[in-house]
Amino acid sequence: MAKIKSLSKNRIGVIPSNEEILKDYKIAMISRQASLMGRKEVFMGKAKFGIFGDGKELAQLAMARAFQLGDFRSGYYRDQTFMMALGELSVQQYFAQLYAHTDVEADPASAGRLMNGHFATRSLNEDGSWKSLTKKYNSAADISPTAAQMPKLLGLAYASKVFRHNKGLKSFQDFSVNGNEVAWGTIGNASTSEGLFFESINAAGVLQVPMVVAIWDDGYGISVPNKYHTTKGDISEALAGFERTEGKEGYEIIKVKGWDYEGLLEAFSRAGQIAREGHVPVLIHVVEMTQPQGHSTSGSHERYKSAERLDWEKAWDCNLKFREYILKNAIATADQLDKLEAEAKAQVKKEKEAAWEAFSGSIKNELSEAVSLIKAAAQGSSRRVILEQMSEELAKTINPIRKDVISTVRKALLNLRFDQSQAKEELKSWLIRQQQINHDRYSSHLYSESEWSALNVKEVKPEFDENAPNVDGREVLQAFFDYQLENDPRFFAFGEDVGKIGDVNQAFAGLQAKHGEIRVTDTGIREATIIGQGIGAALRGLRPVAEIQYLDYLLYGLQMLSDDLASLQYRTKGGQKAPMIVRTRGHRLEGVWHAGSPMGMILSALRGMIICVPRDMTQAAGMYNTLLKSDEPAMIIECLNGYRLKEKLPSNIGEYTVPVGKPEVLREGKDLTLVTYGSMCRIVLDAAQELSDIGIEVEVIDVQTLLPFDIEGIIGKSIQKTNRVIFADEDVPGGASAFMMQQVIEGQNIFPYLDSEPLTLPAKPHRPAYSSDGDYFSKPSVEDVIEKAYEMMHEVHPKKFPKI
Ligand SMILES: Cc1ncc(C[n+]2csc(CCOP(=O)(O)OP(=O)(O)O)c2C)c(N)n1
Ligand SMILES: [Mg+2]
Repeated sequence: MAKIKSLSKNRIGVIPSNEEILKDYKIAMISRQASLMGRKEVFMGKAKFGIFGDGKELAQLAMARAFQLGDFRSGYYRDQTFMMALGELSVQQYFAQLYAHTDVEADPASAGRLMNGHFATRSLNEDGSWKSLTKKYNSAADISPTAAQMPKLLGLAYASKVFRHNKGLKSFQDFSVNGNEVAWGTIGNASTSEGLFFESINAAGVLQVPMVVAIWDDGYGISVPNKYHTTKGDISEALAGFERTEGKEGYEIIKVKGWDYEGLLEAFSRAGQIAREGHVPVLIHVVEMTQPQGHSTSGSHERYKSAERLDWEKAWDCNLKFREYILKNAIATADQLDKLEAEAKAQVKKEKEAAWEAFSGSIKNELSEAVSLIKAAAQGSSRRVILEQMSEELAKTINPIRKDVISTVRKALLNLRFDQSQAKEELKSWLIRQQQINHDRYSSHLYSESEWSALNVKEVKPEFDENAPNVDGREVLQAFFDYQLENDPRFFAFGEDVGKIGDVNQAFAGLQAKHGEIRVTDTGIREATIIGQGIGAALRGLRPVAEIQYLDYLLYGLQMLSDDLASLQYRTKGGQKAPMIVRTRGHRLEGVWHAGSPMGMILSALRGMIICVPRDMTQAAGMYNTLLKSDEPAMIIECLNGYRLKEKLPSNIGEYTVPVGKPEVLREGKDLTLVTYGSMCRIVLDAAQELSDIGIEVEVIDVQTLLPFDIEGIIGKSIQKTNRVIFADEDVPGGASAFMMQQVIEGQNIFPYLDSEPLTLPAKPHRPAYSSDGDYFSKPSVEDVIEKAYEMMHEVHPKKFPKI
């Protein structure tokens, strides 16, 4: 059983000076006032939603004292006190986020894109280059799903292990100093029920990484008490088996009370030391925390907490206990503390007002510009009365938001549709300009906007010696990975069976023996934290390739990719990046869980990532090279059935690249265009050959990357020539084939060129049945392609191509 350790012997060393204690007290007061006033702002209608860190102040002050330069936090919405104590969050910034101020200076964490309580520091300069992370305090960018901070936390801690054990990284001092950095996690008691928590805890225990997890236990998860969440109602008791013992590695587990200032200081200081020096993970269970204002602005806790519980929470409020501690130890007088509290309150009020002024000021300017432009356009318009009414109503709006302004202008322009005036043109161009600014405010940075955008990587074509050897596809990859391991110490690969045997298809065969275990590494079976391990490591400047053994098992990791990685640059407006590559393999092989091609699912979930679908390993190796020269997160889906197929080994491995967003015409033809990717390329090429024999010339195009998709309009140009198109793949009907069709028909304005109805040729809606016959009857076959294309040509020339 995890026990409360006897701490008293060590306390002396960690207790700060009286002056420092009073500094902590003031931050606790400031943070509390921010919570109290923040809630009022929501109820006054100045912000939409609020969630605050009241009742959790003291533990965060202790954590901040143990936190060092270069360390990383990955936590959740209660951590405002910690961020303030580090000097990484001003009260004004706190309120700017609450109001959704879309300025990076005002809200450096998310530029108004995330609701309040989502903390982040900026790892990147404005141009997307890295800052020196070891010279600053770092917080990974928070996300809302409970426990989803855990997989990335594992990766942040794992990076320290990589930096400590990979000697080639010694010179990367801006990212790590000998792997001395600790990754500090925070999580609510109820969120520990999530699978992501247990998977991360287990993995960190196995890996022995410097990860400190602090559980803020206030007894509830919204309205649900601990007895419904946790075995024995106590997470540190439930996790006691993870505790390290004589001769067996594991966790240091500490339990401490959330109102005990000295106990907390000692706990966090000891945890930091154990993790930093010995790379031992530590769990700190902080119990008896409170929630003075309830969970969030969405409801009141009187609905589910008993009168006794509410009384207890008042009496054991950590800030109150802190005050009692200070008075009892004669660190300050009651008058002095009252004065500090009054100062704190005044400061929060002032900064809150400044935040509101800055937030509403910019909108007010836009509003008054719009009002006068509409008024001007109203003059001489047949709709004058309505337009003047519109502008007057807009001018009178209380606490206007941007939507009020823009929607009024758009409605005004609708009313002005028959007018022709200079003033109308001015209103129109004002709107266009505002929409451009609003695009930057609300829609920028889905992808990298730096000079390392994958779109900027120059194409270098593969070269082949005259007598280039014919090798198994996997050997082309192996040659590339070997080259990369040799030439970039930041590059490493890990996943199930990746290490000793060099992955199940042997693209890393022999490379662990050659380059060491820290570069080519086996992991447990745990897809969500394999992804998290990669995200965290990439956030710290490393270049991980995280392997998901089969595409069908991506679902376990998809949440982390979608919620965290794909949204990272967007939700920080370019403040953080994690250029990791997910390596996986899919499309046709055998059966329901080894032949999937759920590309539509991936395309919908992973906007923000680059999705590569190479047809063979030569293309795949070139794509890896492109992506490793860029700073974007990506996924490469290799063809499961392609590792043993023969390919010519290029002579310029490591140099040649494959551009993203650029389809390749694999076969020219004049009659119809067939667009596909991945394993279907071979099927379609075989079909095209047979079709040619019967007089139909098909132009076959491999899209190569689904995101980005054909940015030069190569497919459109082909359709302008053939006037007919079929989109074929192995996904379900309406999946990626429908995506490709939308991109081409809508995105490339191809409708006027079509002489036949555009078609898709996907797989069946069910998962592929087992074995070769299962494949034949589930996925598009050569005959399916031939018949589909033939039917299209039959409609055009029924005489030349009679019905089969
Ligand atoms: C995956 C997921 N499910 C549900 C929610 C909604 N939700 C937000 S906070 C919360 C309770 C979390 O409680 P706890 O972990 O104890 O943290 P506390 O708020 O008490 O500090 C829930 C259910 C969510 N954000 N994510
Ligand atoms: Mg809780």
